[in-house]
Amino acid sequence: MERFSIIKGDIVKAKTDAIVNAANTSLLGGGGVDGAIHRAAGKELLAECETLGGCKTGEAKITKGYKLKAKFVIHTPGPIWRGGKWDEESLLANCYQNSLQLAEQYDIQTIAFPSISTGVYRFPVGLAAEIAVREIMSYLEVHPKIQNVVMVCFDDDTKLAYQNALEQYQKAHT
Ligand code: AR6
Repeated sequence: MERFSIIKGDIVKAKTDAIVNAANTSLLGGGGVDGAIHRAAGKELLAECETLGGCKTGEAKITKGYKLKAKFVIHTPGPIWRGGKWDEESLLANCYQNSLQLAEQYDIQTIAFPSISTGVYRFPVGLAAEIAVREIMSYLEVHPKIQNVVMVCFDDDTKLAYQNALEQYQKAHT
């Protein structure tokens, strides 16, 4: 499906209407992609995040994008991988579903995701990619308003995992 693509790159440079931040539940910044987004957006982003009262794992909250090219940032804390028996898979699926739903509420047509939870939070990338691809593709199939979703992978191994997951999804759905 052409409405979903997988690229290698830095999400802070994305020109989509919104970018998604792999945040933590405080929403007050951190390392990884979260740190990069806050650095690029400027201090006003943190100031707005401070008004939000945090966010539960798997849920999503929206702010403006400030100095970013993207007009909005959707912040979603992914689950910390603790072996797989603590609802990690469904919590990760919730991150994608809730981010896409919030995007639609704000008339966002193009959105970029990072590989949520597969860095500091150690979610196995193959499984994370399978979940992300399934949630994004099935959402797009029934929600025509979102025109384009881009998965922005930071390294080759991550990109390959998402490409493999997309191939498997397409095989199973043709
Ligand atoms: N653009 C795209 N992807 C990136 C970028 C970037 N600029 N920088 C890193 N990644 P992580 P998590 C990739 O650790 O696992 C933070 O401290 C990275 O290579 O950013 O959800 C938060 O505050 C990996 O593939 O997020 C939380 O405390 C992916 O983004 C915690 O980390 C996710 O890695 C969240 O951990």
